[in-house]
Amino acid sequence: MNDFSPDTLHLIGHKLCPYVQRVVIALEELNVPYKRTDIELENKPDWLEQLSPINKVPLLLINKDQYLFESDVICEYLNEISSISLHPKDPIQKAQHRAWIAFGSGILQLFANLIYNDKSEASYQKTLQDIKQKLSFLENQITGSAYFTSTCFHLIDASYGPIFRYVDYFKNHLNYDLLSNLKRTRNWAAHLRNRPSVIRAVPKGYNDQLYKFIAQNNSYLAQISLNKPAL
Ligand SMILES: N[C@@H](CCC(=O)N[C@@H](CS)C(=O)NCC(=O)O)C(=O)O
Repeated sequence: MNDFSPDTLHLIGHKLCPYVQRVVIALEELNVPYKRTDIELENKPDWLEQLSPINKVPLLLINKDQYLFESDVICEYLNEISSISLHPKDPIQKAQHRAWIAFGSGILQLFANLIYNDKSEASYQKTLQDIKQKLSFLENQITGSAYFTSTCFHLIDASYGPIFRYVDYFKNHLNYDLLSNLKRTRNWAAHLRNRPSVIRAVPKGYNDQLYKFIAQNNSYLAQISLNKPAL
C-alpha cells in the first residue's frame, strides 16, 4: 500500500461492514479528517494481510509505518488524539461504556452468524433468541434518553449505530421486530438512525445493497430474505 498521504488518516474499509461504520462514525463525530478506501472482501488485496494480522477491515493507516486494526481499538485511538472526548470522564462510567461496547461486539458476532453461518431454521432461531436476550439486557441498562445513558453522543453510540441497522433490516425486510417490548432501546435506535455521522457511514442505497449481500450467502437468513421482495 503506497498510496499514503502523511497528513490524512486513511481508513481501509468495506462498503457494508458494521465495524468500519463504527470507525467512520467516530471519525465524523470527532471531526478528524480522513480518507476512505473500500475494498472487496472476496478479492482482498495482498497488502491487507501484511498490514493486518487478522486480514480484516477496518484497518487504519496512520503513517508510513504505523497501522491499527480492530475497530474498538481504532475508535479509542481516535478519541485519544482528539481535543474532545466521546467517553464519560468518570472512570467507572468510562469502564462501563467500554464493557457495553464489548457486549455490542458480541451482538454483531451473532448477526454475522445469522448472515453467514446458521444454515438451519433451528440454529437461526437459536441465534435470534440469543440476540433478543442481549437486547433485553441492554434495555434494562439504558435510561430512555436519546443516547446510551444521556442526551450526549458517546463512543458507545458509535458502536450501536451499525447494530441497529441490522435490527432495521429484520423489521423492514422480514417484518420481524427485534425491539418489540423494548421501548427505551427503540427510542435510542431512532435517534441513532437520524444522526448525520451514522447516515454518512454507509453508501446511498445501503438497504438494497445489504439485502443483496445477505441474499447471496448460503444461510437460512439468505433463503428467507430471498422469499421476500427487495425493498
Ligand atoms: N474484530 C474486528 C472484526 C472486523 C471484521 O470482522 N471485519 C470483516 C468485515 S465486516 C472482515 O474484514 N472480514 C473479512 C474476512 O473475515 O475475511 C473489528 O472489530 O475490527
